[in-house]
Amino acid sequence: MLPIDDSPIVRDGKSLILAMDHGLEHGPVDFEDVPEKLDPSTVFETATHDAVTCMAVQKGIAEGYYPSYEDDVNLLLKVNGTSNLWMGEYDSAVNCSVDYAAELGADAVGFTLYGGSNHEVEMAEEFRDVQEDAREHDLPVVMWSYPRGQGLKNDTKPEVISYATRLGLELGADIAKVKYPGDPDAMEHACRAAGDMKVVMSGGSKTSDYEFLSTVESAVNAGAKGLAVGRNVWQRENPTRILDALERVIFEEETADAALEE
Ligand code: FBP
Repeated sequence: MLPIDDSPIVRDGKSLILAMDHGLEHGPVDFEDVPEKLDPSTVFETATHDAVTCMAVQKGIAEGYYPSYEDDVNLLLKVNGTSNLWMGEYDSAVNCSVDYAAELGADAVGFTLYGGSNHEVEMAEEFRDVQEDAREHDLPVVMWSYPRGQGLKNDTKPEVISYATRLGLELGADIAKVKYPGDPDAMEHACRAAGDMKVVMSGGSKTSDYEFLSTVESAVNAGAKGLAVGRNVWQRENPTRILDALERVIFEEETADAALEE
């Protein structure tokens, strides 16, 4: 972990990462209810909102669409990822080098680590290379820290999420993105287990405005330094409204109730 408060992906010590790697991770099914969002430009437009500190995409999307948005959006290049078509033990292919991410204009790189998978050892070794290459380019490293695998039945248990944040600190991530462990005390412990490394909450599948914002509020109060979110923003009819509210909850530390008032 290095200090990253001066990085473009951080604002006032916090980050709001808009993720759109779902076409790879889940397939086009995630865009079924919002078919216009199949066009990546529409999500890049959403990422121009002031609240968004960077957008996380895979290499192909960055190559094709980022040149039109590089003045308005900071880029987090997700360097590994795997489709839902893969049915084996949890693993993730490294699809992009850090050198190429930097060439594409990345402000940070992202890497999924499935701690607990039978492939954990290989993934940790791949992370070592990514982390050290990122240091050469002065790029922050965001770990999607998702303990998963044959031996792990519940991937949001408090002790699993604390282990996930700690893995990020131990292996040299600058931010670890983890699932919400279900209650504020567990989130607080997970943030403490990360030491000075930043922890951000992972968005998850779409819920109501209030349910989503109150979970974000409770994560931020517990010490999370922001959010990495996809579906709960761009699957909404009006992403601007929820981003306005997220800006108030994350950066202005308002309550979910206050943020939803017009
Ligand atoms: P969401 O907010 O839509 O959950 O997106 C965050 C994210 O980490 C994406 O980057 C990724 O594609 C997806 O979740 C993976 O979700 P899961 O592995 O839980 O199905």
